[in-house]
Amino acid sequence: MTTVLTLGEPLATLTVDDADPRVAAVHVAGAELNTAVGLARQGVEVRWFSRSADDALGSLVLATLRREGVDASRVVLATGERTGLIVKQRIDDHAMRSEHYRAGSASSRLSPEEVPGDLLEGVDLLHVTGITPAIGEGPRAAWTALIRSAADRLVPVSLDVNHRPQLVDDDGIRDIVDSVIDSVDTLFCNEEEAQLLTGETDPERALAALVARGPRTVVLKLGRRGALVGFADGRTLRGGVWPVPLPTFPVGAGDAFNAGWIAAALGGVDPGVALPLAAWTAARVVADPGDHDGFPSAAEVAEVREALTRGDL
Ligand code: KDG
Repeated sequence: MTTVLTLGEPLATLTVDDADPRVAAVHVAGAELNTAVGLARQGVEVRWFSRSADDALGSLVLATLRREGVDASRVVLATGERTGLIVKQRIDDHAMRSEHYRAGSASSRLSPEEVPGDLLEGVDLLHVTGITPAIGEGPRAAWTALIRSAADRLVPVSLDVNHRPQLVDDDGIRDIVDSVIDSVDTLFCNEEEAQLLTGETDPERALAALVARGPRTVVLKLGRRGALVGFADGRTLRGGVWPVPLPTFPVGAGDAFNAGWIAAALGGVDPGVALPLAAWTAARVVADPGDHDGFPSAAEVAEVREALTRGDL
């Protein structure tokens, strides 16, 4: 069985609805945590690491990970500290507004010394995002050291740029990506991020420019228009358009797509099938208010994968 390690801040989300103030749902989120849950649902062994508060929301985070079968045993428990929160509010059928309350959170105080030395032991892939290095100097140092150490051990690294302008400006995220891109095997980004990193407004040119910087695979997510994938050997792929019923809950769509793609890639699935499979996974997740509750089970994924392979979907 393959083991994926991920490192990232856990957050709680509070979803509010002006149309009915009595409805306020609390979920657990965090970009890396969402992807961890998606992978675990597909039977991938997942190890999640973070510095996490022992408050009520932190306890909900750990209970959720336990229930989902994600190994959180290496977590650093920060006594008397706080879990970050996102408040989400619907704007229209396609979009939600998000407000983050995460400054000073337990995860933002992670120091490199707190990362267990054997964290990469038995790991087949390290998945990270550009959020962790943006929440503080300590998390950035820990994140960079882990990526370097994975690359030294020839453990492939996947990085989702996940630019959060509330945390870091354009130059900051460029610097973050530049500092590790030579250690990245698979780069995930969206259209705005690709433009920001390359200066190219045309997605195909941006894709080529990113592939030229070293990753073996670059996945450029185009939202409802699917995705473009570029490979170091010069091949490119376009596809992954999947219908979603309205209203959608789009926060977490990218994390879900990543989980679908990574699980398929680890399982040796042909990229031509992995791409629609990742898009279908994201479509499943955005149909649900939580950032990861809608992830499909391994059996559901197998059914769709087989139908896609046969050309029935
Ligand atoms: O990708 C979804 C994330 O945005 C969400 O779960 C929270 O990690 C998060 C963030 O920093 O915005």
